[in-house]
Parts: sequence; C-alpha cells; structure tokens
Amino acid sequence: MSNNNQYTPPKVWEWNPGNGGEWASINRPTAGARHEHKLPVGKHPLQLYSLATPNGQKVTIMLEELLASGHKDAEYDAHLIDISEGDQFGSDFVDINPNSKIPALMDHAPASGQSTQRVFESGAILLYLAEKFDDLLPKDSAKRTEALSWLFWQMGSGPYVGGGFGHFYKYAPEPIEYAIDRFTMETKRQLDVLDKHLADNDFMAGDEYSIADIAIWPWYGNLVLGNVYDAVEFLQAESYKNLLRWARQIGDREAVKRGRLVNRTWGDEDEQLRERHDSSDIDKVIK
Ligand SMILES: N[C@@H](CCC(=O)N[C@@H](CS)C(=O)NCC(=O)O)C(=O)O
Repeated sequence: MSNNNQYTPPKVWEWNPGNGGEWASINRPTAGARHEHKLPVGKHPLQLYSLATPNGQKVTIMLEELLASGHKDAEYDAHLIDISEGDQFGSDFVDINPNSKIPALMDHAPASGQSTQRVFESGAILLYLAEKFDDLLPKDSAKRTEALSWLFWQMGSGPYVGGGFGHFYKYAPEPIEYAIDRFTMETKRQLDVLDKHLADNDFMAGDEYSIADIAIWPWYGNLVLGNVYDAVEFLQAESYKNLLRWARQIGDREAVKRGRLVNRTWGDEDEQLRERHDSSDIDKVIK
C-alpha cells in the first residue's frame, strides 16, 4: 500500500479551516445556528426544507408515493436548503433540526393537536409520514418488524457509503488508498447483503413495497444505477444482479421519478427543480 502521509496527530486536535476537500468551507466542529434566517412557509400543512441528495430524495419520494396513492393531505411545499451555502446553519432551520442537516420537515397540522410538529432525520420522517397516513408500512406485525429492521439498517449503514466511500472516492482532496480500500470493502459488503436478500424477496420487507425500499433506493439504487459517485465500474455494480433488478423496478415507479427531481439544482436541465409548491411544478419538468 502506498503511504506518503507525513501527518502525526498532535496531542490536542485543532480545527484547521483550510484543510481542503469539497465540503471544507461548511465544516466546523461546533453545533448551533451561525446566522439569523427566517424560513419561508408555503400554503400546505407539510413544509419540507431539503435538497435532492439521497437523504433528501427519501422524503420527496415518500410524499410523491403518498400523493400517488390518493392521500391529498400529503401535498407539500419543498423549499431549497443549499448546504454548500450554509443554509442548514440558519436560525429557523436549526430550530427544526438541531443537527443542521437536510431533510427537515415541519408539519403544521399534526395529529397531536399541537400547532406544529418538527421532524428531523430522514428515517424518523419516513416513519412519521407512514404513521400519519397509515400507509407504506406493513400492517402485519412480522412484515412491519422486517420493514423497520431494514429502515434502521439503512440509517446505520448509509453513512459508510456517503460519508465513507463517496467522500474518499469522490470528494477528498487527494486519493488515500487506506480510506478508499476500507470504505469500498464495506460498501461492497453492504451491496452483497442487499443482493442476497433481494434474491428471495421482491421488496425489502418481502412482498410489500414500504418505507424500507424508499429509504434504501436513494443510496443503493442510485449507486448501482450510476446516478451517484460515478462508481459503477469501480464497484462492479453489474455483478449485483438481484439488487439491480430491484433498483430498476423501483426507479421505474412514477413517484420515484417525480420525487428524485425535487430540490435538485444540478445535473441535466430537465432533471432540475429548485422548489416544489404544487404537483404541476414537477409535471413541467418531467413532461
Ligand atoms: N442521518 C441524517 C443525515 C442527513 C445528512 O447527512 N444530510 C446531509 C446531506 S445528504 C447534510 O445536510 N449535510 C450538510 C452538513 O453536513 O452540513 C438523515 O438521514 O437525515
């Protein structure tokens, strides 16, 4: 293994704002709001503050699935939070998510009777919406438990792909063999976990499409379809045949095609939609 690294950790770590890397300018070792900022509130009860990264796509796909199933109250406004500009550190956003990460949801008509309910963490948002609309989470206790196991699997495993593999393969200022090896190994292991499971199951929780699929597709479906990190060849994605079958099947769903565009500000022009305030906003892009 090549090792040109001269770095010796000091006794006490100190923040060096200029440590390079694509996200260096927004990273700091402290939490909390960095500036006052009032967030807009649209006309629908559900107000989403997000960006079309895989974690953001989970929620917009879920909302589009709910709308496609006829839940009219799932109409939503999706406001853009540009994390490269530090929008996640504005005061109103931090009030919704003290962890300063998208996606963050504010429900202005919660079942609790409170005037508003904040929800942060994409997995918690999926579960909140599944319970609110009584949909996309199996009723059968065994299947529900299976769906929740895979939902939480995604929440725990995804950061090795995003913060680990994706970061060191795509964003780090220089390639570090140890880091790329470590996270590629773990990412391929996870792809194999999914591939083996999907050999015997149509969907993550068995025969029912659920929030487990909606959580997993934006990371692992997008990865093997080549929509993130440009790593199909590197990871030999075509070898995960069952995973690819599932990824294509989910990717072909109308709600998935719609949801993945919302709050997307990069890529082809006809795949971008900064904000969504009405279903016609997506119709105009998707045609
Ligand atoms: N566990 C969180 C992770 C959310 C997350 O990592 N969001 C990223 C974008 S994908 C973000 O907002 N990053 C901004 C930052 O780290 O400052 C969730 O699933 O909601």
